[in-house]
Amino acid sequence: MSYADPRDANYIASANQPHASALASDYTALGIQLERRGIKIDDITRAVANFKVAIPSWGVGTGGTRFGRFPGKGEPRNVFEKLEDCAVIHRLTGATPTVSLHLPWDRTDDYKGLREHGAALGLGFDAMNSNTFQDQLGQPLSYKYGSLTHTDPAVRAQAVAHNIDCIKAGAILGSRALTVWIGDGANFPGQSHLGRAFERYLESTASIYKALPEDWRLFLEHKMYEPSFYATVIQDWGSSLMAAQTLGPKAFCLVDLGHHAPNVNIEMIVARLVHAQRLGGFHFNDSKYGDDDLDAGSIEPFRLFLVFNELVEAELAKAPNFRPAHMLDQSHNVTDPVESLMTSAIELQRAYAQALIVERPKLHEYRIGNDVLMAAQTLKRGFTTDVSPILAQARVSKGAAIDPVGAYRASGYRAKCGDMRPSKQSLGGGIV
Ligand code: LRH
Ligand code: MN
Repeated sequence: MSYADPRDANYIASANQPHASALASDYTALGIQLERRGIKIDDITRAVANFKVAIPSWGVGTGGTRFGRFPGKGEPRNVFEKLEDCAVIHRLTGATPTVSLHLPWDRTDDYKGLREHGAALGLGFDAMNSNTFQDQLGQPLSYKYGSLTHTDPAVRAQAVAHNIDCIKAGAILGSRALTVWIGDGANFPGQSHLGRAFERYLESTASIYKALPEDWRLFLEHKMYEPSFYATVIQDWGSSLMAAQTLGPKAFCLVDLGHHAPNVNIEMIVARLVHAQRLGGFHFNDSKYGDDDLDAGSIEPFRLFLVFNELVEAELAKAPNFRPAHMLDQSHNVTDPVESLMTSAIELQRAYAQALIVERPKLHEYRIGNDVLMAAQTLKRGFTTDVSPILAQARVSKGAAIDPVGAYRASGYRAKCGDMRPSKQSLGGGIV
């Protein structure tokens, strides 16, 4: 099989050729449709082209569950190879210029070299993620009963030190944020003092907060359950917001879409965090039951649209302190991770474009006049409009592919990785 470098501009231009005229006519037709609604299609395309989402480094390898992981061909074997796959995603979508690393999964002795490798691939580094939800080989104290909230101050100190190490590594890489998610909690009523566990969390995160460089942010990620199955210390947005407001102005709440009970109104949580000026960012994914980490927009695209509708409302209202960091956090158990991450980034752009084309003045009138049906219909019209030509045109404007998955498959990149990266047979479970 002949290979082509899917990052190569000429390759992308030739891959786009067969799609160009269809895109041109579809774009013109949609432009006329939107014109009738008083919307300039090029304004939307520009906004979509400026939309960026970070790739989770742990997402470019095949993911798994506790029951098993079935590695695919040409898995990246280290963080340097992960960046190469991330560069393919960015070149073909134009939407993912940064990578969010997870330590120690991505630990290296050469963060300066890693930064340069990233720069050479056209990539930067987004929020760092610490990990005190697993024990590492040779780690003095175990996190079995918790980390930042462990009853033993020595374990808390070990966890705080790890987070500070993540900040130091991130500072070399050019990152500007640290995301802290901990699995700390209890499996049985009585196992932990719910109030004191939260106080220990505040004490430990205050030490991490103190170590933040001036222009950094701290993202607190809440999660309803797993690995704790009765009570999680930072279980919901309320606990996260209380902690952020206690810690200081550099602390914000990060919303992972999969960390809520089914049917929770996540767009409402987003609206409240915008009001509190504490919306730090997102881990986008989708789910039907638990923290399934499925591809964004694959299960509940309307819910994703409603989240972006709140973000567009905040953007238009010039909400203070509103600078959400967008990241994907997914586990690709049965698809090619590169394909899933490309399509997921595009589904976020789709939800954003759909929210941008909502006829807001009309919607406002219907709301003020309590014309409930027309208000709901006017909002939904954004969601039911096929904005695919805008998304493809935005990609073309960034030198990316009209059909990223088609271009990727035709390049033979995965097969080439299969030859270049002999797989190490690692069966068993776990998300990475
Ligand atoms: C926890 C989580 C967190 C990451 C991990 C990989 O469920 O969403 O953001 O650290 O997944
Ligand atoms: Mn997450």
